[in-house]
Amino acid sequence: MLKLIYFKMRALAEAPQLLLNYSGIEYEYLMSWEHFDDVWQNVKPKIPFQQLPMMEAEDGTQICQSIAILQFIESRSGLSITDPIKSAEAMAILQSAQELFAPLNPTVNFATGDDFKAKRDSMRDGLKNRFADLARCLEKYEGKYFIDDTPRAAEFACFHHFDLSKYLDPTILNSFPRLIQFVNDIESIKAVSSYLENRPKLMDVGIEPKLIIDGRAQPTGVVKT
Ligand SMILES: N[C@@H](CCC(=O)N[C@@H](CS)C(=O)NCC(=O)O)C(=O)O
Repeated sequence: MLKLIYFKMRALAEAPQLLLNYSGIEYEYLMSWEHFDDVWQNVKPKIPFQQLPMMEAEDGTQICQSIAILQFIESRSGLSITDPIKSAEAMAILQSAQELFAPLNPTVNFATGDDFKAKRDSMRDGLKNRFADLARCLEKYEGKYFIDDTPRAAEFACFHHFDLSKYLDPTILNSFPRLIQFVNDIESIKAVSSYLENRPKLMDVGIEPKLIIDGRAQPTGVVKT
């Protein structure tokens, strides 16, 4: 079975998991310390690009870099776009979504108090600027998503960042009705909504962020708790 290895964070493993669930591909999610049976500091220098997420294929191949992981899942599930132009457009959207990773994801997962507020306020305009670009991209083709009616890596990466941005400001998407529609369309996919309901809940963002894992509120991070 495929293995997805990451930490206690709601960040770069989300789009891969949304895509895996949408595609009905079975996988095992493992924390770094469960998979490697060692602390992160010792694991880091031994894996291909010294960061997670990493996907381990059935033959033991270690795939790092979340965009490569997403592309691999797309290929495995027969979702790859064959038209070279549309495939490049989808990749541009995926990379543009990925550029939202920092500072949004580290801030939501880790920042607290005044530091959280300062980071939230300084990133707001940049986020909205990129959200406007993505809303315009959605208008280019007919269909629910960026290219057609099928959600793929680019859609799930965008969804993750839109979803996370609500933890900064629950009203942040209000000026983008097309994005609200997009989020609703993604959330109405049964396999996706079931993943979203069952994933670890993220709580106390901006105060003392935690994920509820195995019924226990655990601090976000790279350390076993
Ligand atoms: N470009 C990489 C970035 C991966 C990344 O930033 N991983 C962070 C967690 S979100 C990490 O491994 N942090 C621990 C470290 O760098 O030691 C990707 O897209 O997968």
